[in-house]
Amino acid sequence: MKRISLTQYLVEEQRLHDNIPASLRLLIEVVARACKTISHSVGKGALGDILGSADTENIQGEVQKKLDVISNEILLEANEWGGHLAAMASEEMESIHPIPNRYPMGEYMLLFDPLDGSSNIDVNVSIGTIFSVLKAPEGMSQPTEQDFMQPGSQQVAAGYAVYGPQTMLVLTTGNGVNCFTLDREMGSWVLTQKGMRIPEETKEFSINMSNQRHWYPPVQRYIAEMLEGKTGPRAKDFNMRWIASMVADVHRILNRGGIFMYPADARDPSQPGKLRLMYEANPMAMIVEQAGGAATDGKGRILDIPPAKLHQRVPVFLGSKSEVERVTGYHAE
Ligand code: P6P
Repeated sequence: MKRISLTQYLVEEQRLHDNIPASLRLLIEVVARACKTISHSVGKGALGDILGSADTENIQGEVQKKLDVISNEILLEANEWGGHLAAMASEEMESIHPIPNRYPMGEYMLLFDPLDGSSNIDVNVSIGTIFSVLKAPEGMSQPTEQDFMQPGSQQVAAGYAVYGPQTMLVLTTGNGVNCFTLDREMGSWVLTQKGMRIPEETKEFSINMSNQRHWYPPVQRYIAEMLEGKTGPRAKDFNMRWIASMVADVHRILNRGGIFMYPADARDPSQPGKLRLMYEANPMAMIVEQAGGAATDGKGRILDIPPAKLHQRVPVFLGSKSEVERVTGYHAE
């Protein structure tokens, strides 16, 4: 495959599908540049005085890591001046972040989890940035949280950067999923995988097994059958992976199939799972569906969920279509 830059890819994609106007191309390039900066900070580790906690808490009541705060700042500063955005929203900020008055407002709204998997930062395990792009409602003057309350099917773009052995950017603008690898010497994103597809079948599942006693019956049944392996109703053995970094687990699934699950459980019946709809589940669901996979909350398509709150949580089952359909079917029984 011809090695082309992210910019050349976006220009050629615009010529093919007429769905990446200059302002959206600028948005994606600016976010990609911010992810390069985050990758640089992440890569420094202890040498950059960026490990450990920031002695602050986010809206979720989680202690923020220094890198959570640094990554959030990097994305805010990178996107404020371009004139492509009306507002931003982040896992790390309680309310939305309108573009400062000194800059022109644009037609897009950017949501992100600036550094997902923070519990892995201090132990050098892959982490990532997840982002989602919505269009601002027509005629919007002053953006409010309500303007962000659009179902995931309204996303015009979604992507993530994974900071692992390689730094990679996975992106969809609605016509398939492509992957770019960061060329650190040149400082540029190079197209390395085109049209990623998730195998329909898989032998690999991802869930945090330590929560097993809290799962509701459909998930209990689904996992128990897989653990029975060849001798059980599935008549095949399964493997398990749980990195506790959604970006890393999803990236593996995009490359070789699998099913990722973070179900609601009885630990806190008021909280439908741990992952957030707007800037974790929705962007990952768009990417997974664009790669031929499926993504549900156990009942229906994640991308169809009408949001009510910016930081609302949602159960997540995503990956190889046949497995997501099976476990979703168990919820329906
Ligand atoms: P647990 C990271 O904190 C995260 O939001 C996802 O990236 C990851 O899949 C999940 O939580 C891990 O959760 O409960 O296994 O630590």
